[in-house]
Amino acid sequence: MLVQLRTAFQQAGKMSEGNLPKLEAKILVIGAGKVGKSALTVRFLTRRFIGEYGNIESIYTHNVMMGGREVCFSIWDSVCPQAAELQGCMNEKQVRWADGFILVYSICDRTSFHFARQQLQRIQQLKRKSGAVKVPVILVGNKRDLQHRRTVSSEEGRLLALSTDSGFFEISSAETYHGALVVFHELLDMVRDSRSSTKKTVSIRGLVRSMSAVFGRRRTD
Ligand SMILES: Nc1nc2c(ncn2[C@@H]2O[C@H](COP(=O)(O)OP(=O)(O)OP(=O)(O)O)[C@@H](O)[C@H]2O)c(=O)[nH]1
Ligand SMILES: [Mg+2]
Repeated sequence: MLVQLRTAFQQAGKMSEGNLPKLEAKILVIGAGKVGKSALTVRFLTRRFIGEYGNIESIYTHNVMMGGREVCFSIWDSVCPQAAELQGCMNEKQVRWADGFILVYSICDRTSFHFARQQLQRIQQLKRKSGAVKVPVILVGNKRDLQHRRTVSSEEGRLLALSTDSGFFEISSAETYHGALVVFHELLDMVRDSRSSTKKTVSIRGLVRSMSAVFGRRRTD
């Protein structure tokens, strides 16, 4: 069951200084089971950590002021089926829907890290197939408060992110709101960058097309 919810308007940054147009961004939160996908999402939406979240798949619509402009986030907090079904966990429809991705693993769960690696490759394959130049992804190592149970080092996370041109943060959704805020902030910047590079590629393609039309025609004149 997929539930759609709308949150009240919030202020996460300073008020708009000019009349900047509203930004819209669709974010897919994915990762293995019990890594803290809902905890991270709910932390960003409400600033709170409530401990248990159940496994209801939800899309939240969240309007917020960020970096001086109004942003409308649609956040899809996905659920992950059991280990045997992991391969089918993220479907093409979800990937096509999203502008940006938050890929969560737990620093105390190596399997969830391997799963994140697979999913990262799959997202990039699917998005590039559909013509994307840059794919906005933030890799998140959650449960940073559980240092004594750590099985994935920070370096491994950072290296994976570097090798896939993704952002990287280690956070504790249980301990602070700040980590969740930074993750969404950074991802929004990446979404904006990827839009402008797509526009540039399209306009370069247009320029090449018009030039070849002109020169092509001259040749046949
Ligand atoms: N210690 C600690 N526990 C956390 C943290 N984030 C989430 N948890 C706990 O981890 C468990 C799973 O959290 P969820 O947010 O439900 O994880 P999920 O990835 O959404 O799980 P599914 O939707 O079932 O796949 C819960 O008991 C949370 O309280 C964290 O940063 N630190
Ligand atoms: Mg969940």
